This record gives sequence, C-alpha cells and structure tokens, in this order.
Amino acid sequence: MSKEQMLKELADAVVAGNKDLAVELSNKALEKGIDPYEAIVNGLAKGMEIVSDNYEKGTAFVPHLLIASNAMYGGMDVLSPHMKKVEGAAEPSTVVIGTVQGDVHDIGKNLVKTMMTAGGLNLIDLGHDVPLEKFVETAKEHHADVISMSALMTTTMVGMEKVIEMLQEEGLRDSMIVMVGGAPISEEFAEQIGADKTAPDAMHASHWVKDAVSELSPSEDRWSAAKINLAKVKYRDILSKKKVKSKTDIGLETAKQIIEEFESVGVKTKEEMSHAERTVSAMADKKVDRLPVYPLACGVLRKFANASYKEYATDPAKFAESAFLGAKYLDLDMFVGLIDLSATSADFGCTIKYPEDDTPSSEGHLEDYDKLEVPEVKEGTRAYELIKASKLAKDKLNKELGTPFVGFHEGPLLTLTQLMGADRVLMDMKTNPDAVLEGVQKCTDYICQVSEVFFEEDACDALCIDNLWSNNVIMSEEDYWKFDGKFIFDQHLPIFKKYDQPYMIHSCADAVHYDTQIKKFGTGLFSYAYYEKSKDKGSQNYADLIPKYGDTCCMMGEVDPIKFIDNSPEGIQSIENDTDDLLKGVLETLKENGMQSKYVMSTGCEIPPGGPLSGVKAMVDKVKELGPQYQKEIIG
Ligand code: B1M
Repeated sequence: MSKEQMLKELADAVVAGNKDLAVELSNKALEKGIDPYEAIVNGLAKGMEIVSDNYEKGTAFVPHLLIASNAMYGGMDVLSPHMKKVEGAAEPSTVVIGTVQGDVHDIGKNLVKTMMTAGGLNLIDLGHDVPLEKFVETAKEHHADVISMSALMTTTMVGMEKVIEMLQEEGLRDSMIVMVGGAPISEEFAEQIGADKTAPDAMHASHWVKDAVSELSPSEDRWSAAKINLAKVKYRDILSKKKVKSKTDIGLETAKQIIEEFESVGVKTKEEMSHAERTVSAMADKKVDRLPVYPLACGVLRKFANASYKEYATDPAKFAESAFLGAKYLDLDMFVGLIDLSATSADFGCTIKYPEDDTPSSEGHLEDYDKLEVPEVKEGTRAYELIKASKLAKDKLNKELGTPFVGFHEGPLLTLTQLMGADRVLMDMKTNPDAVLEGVQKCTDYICQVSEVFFEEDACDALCIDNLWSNNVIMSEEDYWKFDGKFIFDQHLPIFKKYDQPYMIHSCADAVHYDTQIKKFGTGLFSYAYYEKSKDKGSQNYADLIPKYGDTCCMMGEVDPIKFIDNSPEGIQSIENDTDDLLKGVLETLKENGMQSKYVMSTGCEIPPGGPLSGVKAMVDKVKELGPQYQKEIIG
C-alpha cells in the first residue's frame, strides 16, 4: 500500500468511526516507516476534518462526531509516542480548555477539544463546571499558550469575563490567547469582555487558534517577570476604570419591585376570561379574549418565595410557594413545573450535585447498562417528591388563582443521558446500540410509572415531557425514533390515552423532529425554540409550524429566552418588540389558516433561573395590553 493510500485509509477509518481499524492502521503505518506526525496530520486529523465538515453541512450528527473522535484518539495513542522530537522544533502549543463554572454542557467543548487536538495542539481538559480560578492556576502552572472557555448559558457566560479580569489582575493577560465560545457567545460579547476571539463552531475555532499560536512570541518572553509586571500596570488602570459590579441578587431585587407594584396597584387589567378558561380554549382553538401568555419562567420564580434553587428543586412546600407567588404577581396564564432535569435519573442512583443556588446536575454517572435497576416511585424518591410538590402547587394555583398547573418530567433518553453521561450514551448508540436500547427500555419503564402516579394522584392539570435530544443538529430523525421516539410511541403515549390527557412536549431545542413528535405522536401542545440563524439546519417558526401542524397541535414559543438576562431599558424594549411582533404574526397566521387561538405566547425554553424577572413581567404585560385589541382586529 502506498503512503498516500495508507493516509487515506487512516482518514477513512476516522470517518467511519472505526477505532479498532484506526489503531490497526496506525500500527501498520509505523511498520511501514511512515512519519507518525504525517500519519496524524494527513491521516487521522484529515478524517476528523471531513466529519466535522459534514456536521456543519447537516449531513453528520453528534454521535457520528463522537465515534470519529474516539477513533482519532485511538490512532493517536499509537502514533504519538513515536513522534521524534526534531532538534530546535517548537513544542506543540498548550491549550487549557473547559466549560465555565455553573455550566455542565460539555458536548460542544469536547468537540472543540477534538478539533484542536486534530490541529496538533496539546490540550489540558479541565472538564465542565470548572471553578474560574482553576483556568488561571492551570494556565500559570503550564505556561499555557491559550485558554479556551465554553459557556452554553447566558447566566454562566459572565464567568468568562471574570477569568479575563483575574488574568489582568495577575499581569498574565498578554501571556496567552483567550478564546471564548458556545451558542450564546457573539463576536461583540467576546470583544467587550476582552477575549481575543470567538468562533461559531469547533472547526473554525481550531483553524483560528492554530494560526494565532503561530504568531505568538516565544513562551519565555511572554511569561517573563518583566512582561508580567508591565501587564500588571497596564491592566491596573483598565480594571480600576471598570465599574465595581454590585453584588445584588438581581432576581430577588426585581421580584421585590414587582411585589411592591402589585401591592400598590394590584392586577392592572380586569380581563374577560379566567386563566384556565383562556388556556383550555386556546388549546382547542376556541374563542378567547386574547392569546394565553406564559414565558417559561420556572426556577426563576423561586425569588418571589426567597427560596434557593436547591429548595425550589427539592422542598415541595418551597416549590409550591414559588409557583404560586410567581403566578400571582406576574399574572401568568399557566405554570410549568420544570425543575432541574435530573429527578428521574437521580432515582436510578447516579450522584446529583445540589449547589445551594444553581441548577442541580447529575454527576457520578453509572457504568453498566445491564446493571440498571428500575426504581419504584415511592416516598423519598425525587420523582415522588416532585409529584408531591406538583400536587401542592396545582391545588393552590387552581383554587386561589384559577391558574392551570402543568406537571413536568424527563423523557426516556434524557433520563438515560443524565444517568450515564451524554457523550457516552450518544457514542454507544453507534458502537453498542443494544446496550443503549436496554438502558432506554429501563428508563421508559420508570418514566411511565412516574406519569401514571402524576395522573393517579391528580397532581397536574396536564403533563409535559422533556424530549431533550430531539434536535436536528444532535441526532438524525431515524436515531431519535430508534432511541427515544419508539419507546414513547409504544409505551408512554398509551398512558396519556388511558387517562384521556393530551401529550405535551418540551424540547429544550430548536430544529426538532416535528413530523415524528407532532404528527405521529398526535401531540396536543409543543413548546419549541426558534433561532433565525439555525433556519438552514431546520429551525422553524410559527409561520412554518402553524400551517403544517396547527390542526393537531397548539404551538408554544418562541421569544428568545436568552434576551431575558438583559435588564436594561433597551433589553426590556427588545422583549416587548419581539412579543408584539410575535403576537401580531401568530394571529395573522392563525387567521390565514382558518383558526383563531391555538397558540401560547411563550419563550423557546426556560427563562435563565439566575436572571431578573423584569423581562418576564414585560412580556406578560405586553400580551395583556395588546392581546385583546389584536384579537378583535385580526381575528374579529
Ligand atoms: Co441545557 N440548555 N440546560 N442541557 N441544553 C441549553 C443550553 C438552552 C439554550 C436550551 C434553550 O433555552 N433552548 C438553555 C440555556 C438558556 C439560556 O442560556 N438562557 C439550557 C438550560 C436552561 C439548561 C438547564 C438550566 C435546564 C434545567 O435544568 N432547568 C440545565 C443547566 C444545567 C447546568 O449547566 N448547570 C441544562 C441541562 C442540560 C443537560 C444536562 C440536560 C444537557 C447537556 C448534556 C451535556 O452537555 N453533557 C443539555 C442540553 C443537551 C442542551 C441543548 C439542548 C443542546 C446543547 C448541545 O449539546 N448542543 C441546548 C439547546 C441548544 O443549544 N440548542 C441547551 C450541541 C453542541 C454540539 O453544540 O454546545 O453549542 P454547542 O457547541 C458548538 C458551538 O457552540 C461551538 O462549537 C460547538 C460545536 O461545533 N463552541 C465553541 C462551543 N464551545 C466553543 C468554544 C469556542 C468556540 C466555539 O472557543 C473557545
């Protein structure tokens, strides 16, 4: 086999995600005397670039990227120890990578790591939920060339700025490149916090960093005491000019303002219908005074009860109090009982981290699919506590406010990924599908029990299930059906039929598999996100969705939840403008399609639970202000 052919086969093994073959071919390449560096760069890494490119084009999905990366690492383990140190050649640049404190999303960060490794960089992976000081300490310890930080939530992106400030304080900012990224990170944000660059995806991140490190001055120079002392002086000024950021709890602060206003003026508008009448009528496309409104404010409402997130998620009385006070002071048309997404997985025995005032998350994942034991929903399980909490909330909301309560719990595949680790399960779908199917079956058995107890205990007016992984970018429709949809269709939906309940889905994502999840399931309500920038990857808005699915399903979206973190007058104005546009657009589309009310004004996903409440109030008030007038003008 010629060298070119060998390199191509190495690349193909990575594209196929075949780790054994990549290892075998890497050994053969060594035997044939092919330079290991060339085998990595022009063989393994080339394959990774091809898969990554297919992902960007929408023809490959996350599980495929993960098995390709596994194959690449397998080959690299064989080849790397044989790379000769060329006299005088520079060491590979060192990148300290991680997802910032408070943020457990790590799939994108892992892909960035893979592509940077494929680009020949030396990666030190700190993992997810990384304490901010750890980035600085590790960079110092290794005289790093780059810090690469990811954040997937608006509430955690502020951590990136803090890391940069720490580097400035210690005079280290100019010693390395700082790159930031993740879905909410824009060019403007990166510039504003003093980062060097962001990139939209892993491939661009790796390409940019590779070029940028080649421009850096020698490490000894950048890390010299003289340079550090100079930088300390330079940034002292900049830091002292920065406003001293107040440590006020913005959620609590805004909750207090809303309570004060409520207590002085009460509910501003007297409306024709009760919350329940309006919501139930809209779901059935009957006449309403205005469309119902419920920005998905869940954990953030705990501020009205002055509860920590831990209390909101684990103490039924605090949960019910948060839901009740939030629905009362904001005058919501419904409340959805979404807590952290680890309640059902916790009951299988994985370890959950419960920070006092941040969303709990699953850690300490379990190892073996065949050893999973289906728990029983009973006193003391997290699922049962959630049902108890929901029952308390439902009774209070119904009785005192006439507001419907929608129960919420995780679907089968979400439970399994929380239990075993997302990357692991997504990869095993390709390499060990039978084991994953066994795991999904056990999770289905559990979540079916949980839904039954919700209905038996009369703990909700309706029940919404998180179908997290149903995203065009993450998983193909075929895989979604195989590893989640089919289980829901065959086993979970019949429970809803038995109790004569509509199936409700929350997806946490845009670009989902609507044909399966709405048409095939016959879903009654679907909470979806829409992002203009993902339109070419399948994100759809009300104008696409109402004509296609309006006959079956009441859609619920699509003001961007990320906007709710901005408490400035401009930020609030922007939420009001989006609400106004959405309200008008939805009503016009309903009218064109012979409908009148089948839509809930909402946000694509949960309002960040660490943010302010003013945006939530602004959105609700706008719908109350304009809704009745538009309803008359447009629907008649
Ligand atoms: Co969560 N989640 N989640 N979630 N989740 C999001 C991020 C959210 C946007 C959903 C939504 O609103 N539509 C939302 C945040 C909203 C906001 O910020 N305002 C959200 C929320 C609210 C939450 C919880 C709070 C929900 C709850 O518990 N109540 C909770 C937070 C827990 C915590 O972090 N403390 C939570 C939990 C989870 C799971 C654990 C269940 C799971 C993560 C599993 C895991 O990662 N191990 C999860 C998931 C999967 C998502 C969505 C659906 C998908 C994220 C993902 O993996 N995308 C997400 C919705 C969405 O983004 N559509 C959502 C695929 C991945 C390949 O893309 O990570 O963007 P991404 O990486 C890309 C680029 O961004 C870029 O390259 C990557 C690949 O090319 N990139 C960089 C990434 N890092 C980069 C660095 C760079 C450059 C480019 O330079 C350094």
